[in-house]
Amino acid sequence: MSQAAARPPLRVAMVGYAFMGRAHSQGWRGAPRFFDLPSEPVMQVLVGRSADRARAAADTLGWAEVETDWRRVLERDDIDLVDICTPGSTHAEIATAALAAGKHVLVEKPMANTLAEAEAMAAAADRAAAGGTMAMVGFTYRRVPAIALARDLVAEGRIGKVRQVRCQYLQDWLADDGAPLSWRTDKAKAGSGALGDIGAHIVDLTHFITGQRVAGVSGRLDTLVAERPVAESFSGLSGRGGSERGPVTVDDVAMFTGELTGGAPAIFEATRFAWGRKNAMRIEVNGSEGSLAFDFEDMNVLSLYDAREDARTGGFRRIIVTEPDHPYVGSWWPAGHGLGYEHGFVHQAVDLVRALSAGEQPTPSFADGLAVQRVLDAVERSAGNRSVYTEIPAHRP
Ligand code: SOE
Repeated sequence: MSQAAARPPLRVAMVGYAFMGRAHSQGWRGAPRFFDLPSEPVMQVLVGRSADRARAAADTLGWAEVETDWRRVLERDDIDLVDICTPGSTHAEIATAALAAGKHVLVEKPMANTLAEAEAMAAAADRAAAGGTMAMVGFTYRRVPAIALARDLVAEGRIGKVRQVRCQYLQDWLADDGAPLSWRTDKAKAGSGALGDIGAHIVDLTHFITGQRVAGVSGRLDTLVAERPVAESFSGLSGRGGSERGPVTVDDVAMFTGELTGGAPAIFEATRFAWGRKNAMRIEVNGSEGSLAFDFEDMNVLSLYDAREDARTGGFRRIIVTEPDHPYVGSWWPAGHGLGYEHGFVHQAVDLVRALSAGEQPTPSFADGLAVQRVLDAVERSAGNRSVYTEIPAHRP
C-alpha cells in the first residue's frame, strides 16, 4: 500500500470553478505531493450549476465527480469539507448550511458581503467548532513565504515596536473604460469593489503581520467609471463587452486611514485603476528599530532595514526568501528557485489539513474574517457619511 493510501482521506467538495476554483484546485493537488500531510485531500466533487461545464472543468482540474446543487454534497456522508469559491453573495448561505451539516468549511475572501452575514457566519463557526467542525477564510496571502517571514520578524521584535503601517493594493484590470461589467462590478454579487476584493487582503495582512487590529478608520470610496459595456464573455479578470451598457454599482477605488489597536497610524489604498500595476500588493511596516517592506510583484523578496546597524553600511537588505529555513520553502526547490502565486494556495491547503488532523482551529478563522469585515463596513460607513473618523468599538480591548 502506498504511503498516500495509508493516510485517512479528507474528502473535499469545491463549489465554483472559475479563477479561484482553479487556484484552489491547484492547492489541493499540490499539497500532498510536496508536503508530508497527516491526511490525504481527495478532490471528490466539483459543484457547478451547468453539468456540462462543471464536468469539463472537473476533468481539467482533476475532480472525480460533479454535482449541480451544493445542497446535495451536504447530504453526502462521503464529503468532509466544503470549499467555497463562488462570489461573495453565496458565501453566508453555503457556509452556514455546510457547518450545520457537519462539514468543515474553507471560504474564499472576503468572507461575506455584509457585516450582518459575517456575524452570522462567525456565530455558526463558533457553534460548529464546539463539535469539532472547523471553518477557515481563504486569505491566501498569509501563506506567501515572505509575508509569513515578515510576521515572524515582527513577533520576534526585529523592528521593535510597530509605529506606522502603509499598504497599497494596486491593479489595472479596470483602468480601461472599455473593460466590461462582471460579477465583480455588481454590488449584489460582490458586496463591494476594490474595497472588499483587494482592500480586504491588505487589512487582513495588517492584522496578521502586526498582530494588531484596525481599530477605527476614515474612508473614501470612489467609482471612477459609472457605466461599462455588458460582458459577452468574461474569464479571470478580463472579458469582451458588447454594445449594451450598464451601471457599475461598486467602488473602483478605496482609500482609508486608520489606527491600530496599539495606537499606530495606518494608511490603505486599493484600486484597479493603477495602469501598469498588475498585482502590486505592497506593505511597509515601520517600527522603532527598523522597517519591513514587501511588494507582491517581487514576491520572493522581503526588505528589512535594521536601524541598529552602522549608518555607513546600513540600508534596506533584500532577503531572497527562498532558503529552506524560510516558512514553507523547505518543501519546494533548492535555494534561489522561487515560488509564485499558486504556491500560497498549496500552503493554505497544507495548513488547513494539518490543523484539521490535529483537531485545531485553522487560521484565519471566521472570527478573523469578521474582524476584516468590520473594517470594511466601517470604511463604507465613514465614506458614506463623510465622517472624519469611524470607531470600531469591538476591536478595542
Ligand atoms: C482580483 O482583484 C483578484 O483576483 C482578487 O479577487 C484575489 O483575491 C487576488 O488574489 C488577486 O486579484
